[in-house]
Amino acid sequence: MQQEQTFVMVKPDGVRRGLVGAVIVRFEQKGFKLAAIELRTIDRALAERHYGDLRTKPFFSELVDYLTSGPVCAMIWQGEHAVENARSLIGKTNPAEASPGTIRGDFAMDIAGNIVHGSDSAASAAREIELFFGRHAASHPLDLFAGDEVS
Ligand code: DAT
Ligand code: MG
Repeated sequence: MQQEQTFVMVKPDGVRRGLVGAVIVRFEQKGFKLAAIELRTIDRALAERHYGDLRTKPFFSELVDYLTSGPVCAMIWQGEHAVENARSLIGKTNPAEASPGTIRGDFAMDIAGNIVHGSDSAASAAREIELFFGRHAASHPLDLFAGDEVS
């Protein structure tokens, strides 16, 4: 079974609303394995790098304000086709268009406060995992089932 990792983050409104547990439950129920988790408040430089591809968008500075407005819960989730499976659990960017049953469909109403981030490709996942958890975390999926530790 080919293991892949993806980067998922409960954004500040999700943490404020006490939805970290609900997000984790959905990933665990789907079959993902949690490979790393950290609650932290990020600075503007990291938020700007994370959303670097949106730098020219009119909402960019508001997005960075929002992402730095309180703690986020950064996570690495692992499993088969992790990137694609995570995006389908999370739902469409605009919660008004996200299907019920998805995280955004069930827990959010506003695009600017859509609760959770998930990497959009394997390349984005590798980049975002390295940004938040460092180079070593990005280098290889853990053998979680055998209980191996990172050395
Ligand atoms: P996604 O988070 O589904 O990958 P994205 O990468 O296009 O979507 O955008 C990143 C975040 O930026 C998104 O989760 C919420 C915010 N955003 C996107 N489009 C927006 C818009 N039109 N107005 C306000 N915020 C927006
Ligand atoms: Mg995106």
